[in-house]
Amino acid sequence: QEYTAIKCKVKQWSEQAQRILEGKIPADANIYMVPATLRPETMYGQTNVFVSPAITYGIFRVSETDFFFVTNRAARNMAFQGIFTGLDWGIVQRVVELSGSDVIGSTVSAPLSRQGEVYVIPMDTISETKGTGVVTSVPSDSPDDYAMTIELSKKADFYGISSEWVSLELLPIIDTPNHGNLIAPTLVKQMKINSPKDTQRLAEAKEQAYKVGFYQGTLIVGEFSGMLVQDAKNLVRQSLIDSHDAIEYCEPDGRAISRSG
Ligand code: ZZB
Repeated sequence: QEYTAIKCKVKQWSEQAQRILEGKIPADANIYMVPATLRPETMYGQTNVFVSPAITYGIFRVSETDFFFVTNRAARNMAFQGIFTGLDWGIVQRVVELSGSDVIGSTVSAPLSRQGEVYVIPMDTISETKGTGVVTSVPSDSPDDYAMTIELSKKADFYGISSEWVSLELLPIIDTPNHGNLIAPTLVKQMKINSPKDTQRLAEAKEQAYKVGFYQGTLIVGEFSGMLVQDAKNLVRQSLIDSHDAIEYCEPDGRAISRSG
């Protein structure tokens, strides 16, 4: 699987994370949360970053000055892809371990997004064995993200967050002939999905959103506005990589990797 890993630079740590990191990382270090996405063309619509409160993450050394916040598993994969400099092939250097719950309420940069800076909020359904365990929220085009956003905004207290952290600003970024320019809310409402726990219908909605977005979508924001998603996808990706806002991140398919950890 070939992902685009977006470098979302930490702007402000939550208080809990600050306490844990105290003295462990140089004050002038660049630390990035690194969501892995299959849809780089949707980065214009990022509104939040999700982590799982139940997953243990680490902050890993990338270079003298840079560090990534990802799962242990993702860091191990990255170590085989030349992403970490100054270390031997396959070697990771974890500076500190953190739970997803420690970093909720932090803010990070969101490259290409209109908001620029977004809050880190919780998502229970993140899989530890996929991507980096960090997910960028695009509620306009991802049914999972839309469902979770609504859930969190309704039940902020239950999730132990401030409702102000949840961005309800839906930005139309891709237009489609039959599903309008906010496909995720459209499908979630059509399919009567009421909760992020409705995983079966969310999986169907996701599959449909992928297909319609890719085959019929037209980008309506940004440098490549007016182009078909099919044509613009790799251009947006390359542009993010060229500006050092993203890197390529791959993982082997299937079970071999998840079995080993
Ligand atoms: C931004 C985005 C915008 C995404 C969109 C999707 C969509 P898949 O399809 O199952 O292979 N994701 C990434 N890592 C994880 C994880 N560990 N656990 C749960 N979800 C994860 O999953 C790839 C997509 O699922 C990624 O692409 C990411 O969300 C999320 F408009 O990034 B995506 C119709 C989907 N639209």
